[in-house]
Amino acid sequence: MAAAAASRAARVGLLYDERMCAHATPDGEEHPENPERLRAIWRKLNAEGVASRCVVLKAKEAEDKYIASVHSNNHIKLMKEISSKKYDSSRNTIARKYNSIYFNKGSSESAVLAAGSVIEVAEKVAAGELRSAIALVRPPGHHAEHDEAMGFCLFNNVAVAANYLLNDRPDLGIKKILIVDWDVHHGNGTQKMFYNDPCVLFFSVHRFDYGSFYPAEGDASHCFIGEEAGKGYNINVPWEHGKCGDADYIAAWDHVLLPVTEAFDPDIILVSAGFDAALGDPLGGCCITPNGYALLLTKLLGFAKGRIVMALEGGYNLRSIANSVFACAKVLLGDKFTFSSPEMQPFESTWRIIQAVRNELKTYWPVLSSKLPENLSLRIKPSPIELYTSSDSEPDGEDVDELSGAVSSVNVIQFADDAISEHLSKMKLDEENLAVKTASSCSAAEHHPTDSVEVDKDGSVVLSKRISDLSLAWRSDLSRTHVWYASFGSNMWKPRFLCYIQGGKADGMSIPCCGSRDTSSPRGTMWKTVPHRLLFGRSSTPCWGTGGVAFLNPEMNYNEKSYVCMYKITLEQFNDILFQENRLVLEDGKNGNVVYPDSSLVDSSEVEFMSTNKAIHLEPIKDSWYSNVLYLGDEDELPILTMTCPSSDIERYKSGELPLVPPSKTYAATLIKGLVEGKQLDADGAASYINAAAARGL
Ligand code: X5A
Ligand code: ZN
Repeated sequence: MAAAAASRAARVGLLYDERMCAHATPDGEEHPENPERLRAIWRKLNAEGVASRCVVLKAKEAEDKYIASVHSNNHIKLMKEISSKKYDSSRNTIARKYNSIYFNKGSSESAVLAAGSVIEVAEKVAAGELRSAIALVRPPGHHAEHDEAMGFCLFNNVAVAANYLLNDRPDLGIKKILIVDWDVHHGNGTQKMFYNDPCVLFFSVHRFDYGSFYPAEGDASHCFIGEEAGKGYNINVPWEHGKCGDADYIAAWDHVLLPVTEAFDPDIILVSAGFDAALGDPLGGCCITPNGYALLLTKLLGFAKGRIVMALEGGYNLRSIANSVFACAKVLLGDKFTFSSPEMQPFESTWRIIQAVRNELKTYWPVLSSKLPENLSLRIKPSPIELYTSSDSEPDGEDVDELSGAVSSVNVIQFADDAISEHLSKMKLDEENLAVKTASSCSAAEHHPTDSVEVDKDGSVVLSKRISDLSLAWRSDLSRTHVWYASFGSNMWKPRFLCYIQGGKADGMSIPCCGSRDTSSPRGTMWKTVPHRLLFGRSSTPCWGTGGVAFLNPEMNYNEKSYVCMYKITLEQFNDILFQENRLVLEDGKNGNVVYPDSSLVDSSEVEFMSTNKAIHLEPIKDSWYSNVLYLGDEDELPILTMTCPSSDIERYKSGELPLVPPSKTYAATLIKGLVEGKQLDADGAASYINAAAARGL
């Protein structure tokens, strides 16, 4: 008994089971998430004599009732039956309905074992039977959602285990759990499962690339900090690009994760340990070395009495994942390590992101409110940090990606290209439609009916517009005045802009527009750059979902050059755009009726006023997002007008009261399409223009 107690301090669980290699592609197609991943790690740990120093455990099935703590019964049933005969003919079709999922005859068993295995080791660590543990499991888990498999993940293994400890084993005394998700992808599933739960602090550091990196949901941004009682207990550190390495991760640890962990004081730490941020990974494009992982893990060992459970998530370079897990195993076993500090300094963006995360969370974690040193690199300057001493831990060499999988990482450029070519194929059709539309609306232009019926582009939405008698006077007045409406946002893409004129919706929009009374096409289109800063703010819109939308700083700044696409339209149409942009058109959901406001927001006298005063803040709609009409000069003797936020909002963005949020993938893609089809920039140039604007802040 005494001997057992003495060795307990070093007891490290290592769970491996060949049965989790049963999940594979149905016809042996190549796939980065394949059984060799587990075998490569297992072989390495055995070859290095590490496995024999651990308590080796076999997988265990998860009971349904435990999986049910985070997944729907339907999902559990389907995942457990998907490998049965019953699904032989439909398995592939079902897989295709999910995002990045395959199934075969071994999937059900592997999935249930993966979830059960993390429960198994978590229970042993929580009970003190093991000090720490590594569960080599697959399929991975952190993308799996309540009712959905996703991103190579079937059940959310770590979430299941966390819930098990908190809800099913009060006897173990686990009241607070820290989940550290260092997989290169955002742990979207885990985030949602504990979003309003203060007992689980979820920390995810991941590539975000302004919303374009998988899973490419806006909720991976640092603005998502939890809800209700869980507010402050969700922390995202979203990298802006690949190439992040040891120094960047260590900076995130030192300046965000560790101070918060100290304050939170978890009873146990579960690591969603993907190794796809490793140097050489074919999907991640980051460059954490095995030594880097060892240091990140070492820094966590100081908390929760060293109770750490690592569960494998992603990681697709066999050599990288084997070396990285090996380094982590040695840390858990207490081997001596010498950590020389990273070769590289953190990126400038790392500093900015960390600052933004701290800002977002400082009210919940006061330890984050202190000012960081002006230059982060001063803190990370190469000088060996003596933690332990050792010899044999050399990082991966140049042969590191020799075993790379077949899939390359998705980036914003590639996405934009796809979106554009997909759109181009639809364009022709649209243009034909538009031609017909324009012809019919011109003939109707002479007498304006008070009720008109509009059919959207695919003929599915019928909107009946009600123009009140009161508005007819200003409408007929303003229909004779032309202006240039300048767009710096999604309206740069003409098909999207035309929705504000003709009604309906274009690619990427989730709700249709009602259009203008006057559906005639613009009389001219031209591009310009203006000396105003483009920014992305607010965190979601009904039309584009999560992610910020474009604003132009109303203040001029000659260092700035923002693209605007200008459409020559009537002042009546401009008012109808203002109504739609500010959500002032009343909708009678029952029969699809839309009712426009009775009075105009901007008439000729206001345009006159603007041309000397530059901007007019529309009092009647002062709380709307685009309540500020800006005069940007003249073109062809007509005023150029745009609509943006008031200057007071710019102050609120600066103070952090309003969030600066990068655009969603769809919204960004729409802007890129506008710039590309408008022949202003190529796809690369447009993407970096948007990215730069989203990154700069104010
Ligand atoms: C667990 C994990 C990645 C999914 C990428 C899909 N999933 N393109 O790393
Ligand atoms: Zn991943």
